[in-house]
Amino acid sequence: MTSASEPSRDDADIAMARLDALAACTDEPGRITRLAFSPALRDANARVLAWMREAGMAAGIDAAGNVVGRWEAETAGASAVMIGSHLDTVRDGGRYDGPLGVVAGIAVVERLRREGRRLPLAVEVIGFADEEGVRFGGSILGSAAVAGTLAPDWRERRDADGIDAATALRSFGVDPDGVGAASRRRDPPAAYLELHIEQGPALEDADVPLGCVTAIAGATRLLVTVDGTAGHAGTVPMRLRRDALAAAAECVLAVERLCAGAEAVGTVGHLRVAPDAVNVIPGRVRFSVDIRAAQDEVRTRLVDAALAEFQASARRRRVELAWQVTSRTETTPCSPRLVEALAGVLAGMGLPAPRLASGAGHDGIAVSAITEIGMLFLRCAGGISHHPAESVTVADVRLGIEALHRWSLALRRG
Ligand code: HGY
Ligand code: MN
Ligand code: MN
Ligand code: MN
Repeated sequence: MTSASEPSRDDADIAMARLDALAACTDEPGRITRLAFSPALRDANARVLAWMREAGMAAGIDAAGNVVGRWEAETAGASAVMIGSHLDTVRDGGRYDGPLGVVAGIAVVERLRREGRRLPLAVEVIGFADEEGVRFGGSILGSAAVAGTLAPDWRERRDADGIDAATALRSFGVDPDGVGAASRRRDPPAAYLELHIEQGPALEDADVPLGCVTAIAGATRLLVTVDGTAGHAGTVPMRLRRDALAAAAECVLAVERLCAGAEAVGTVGHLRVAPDAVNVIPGRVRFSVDIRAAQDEVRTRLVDAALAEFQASARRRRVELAWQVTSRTETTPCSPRLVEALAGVLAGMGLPAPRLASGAGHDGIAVSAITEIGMLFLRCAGGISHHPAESVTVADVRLGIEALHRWSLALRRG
């Protein structure tokens, strides 16, 4: 009970407090780093599980390490809609990218419970375990397991410390041989809805709190290894060197140049040098490439062009080049029916309903394989994301929860 002097804390205040609590679930003190199947993610899952159960949901960890809760329909066992997002983060990330969509889903169920309301459909809330793909290079692993579309090689993917995904899952308390049981292909949700920060400046520039996402850009991620010859920095003449980092540097600049000249974005966000010593010529470099475009054919053409330039550089410098595609997603449209339904909800709230595409990837890409997907974007300051300065206002979160709640009340069977 709050005292008369204290304003009552509403869903949005509680959601913000929960997002702060999840921000403390990190493997790197002083910053937010909660990678797939890490101790920090186990801690976050436990908190979310407790909030789901306190909200009256049947909740648990599924066979892929996702945390799932269910608010039963008026008829037990009815089909469900799924509201959610991811609980893992990038390294040194923000506190809203992902968890916002999970705590907002819980807030909707808490409202339904306070109203004593059961809907024609059940409401499932899910926190996906590995959307960012920072640890193993892929992305949307948790949601791909739910969609039944896991890449065959997901188990072999290794993190920077050489730990493979299957071993990581096992240490997380989930049997990697049982991941298939997370698939919802046979009983798919009737729809999937994600509230997510925009991670861009459009809503703030338009001074609008929420927007309806029309499509999610596809992305191709590569992991590239360049092998040269390590050697003494003081004695090997420049003309005899096979410097792996100098070759990789040419590749990084090629990605930037090719994408800058197209309707695309290209990033080398991860790079490791071996043996990584000031007085040793780099013998091996491993780096990531992330190329995205609204048009799949533009992205494919740029990936091919980048690889051709990498190979030309390798030949010129007499180094070996190897690469693997660690993730490839196609540009995925949101369901026009859901876009219009969400636009109607915003109009009913007296809000503008801008439509916008997402340059960021999301779990909806995977879930679109089994049901129609919708996304609501929420304004974030300066469009900043994947950065500790990521921030939203409680007023916008209040509107986001209200929109999800109104959407859920409009649900009809069939
Ligand atoms: O990388 C992305 O676009 C998303 O944040 N996982
Ligand atoms: Mn995200
Ligand atoms: Mn992200
Ligand atoms: Mn997402």
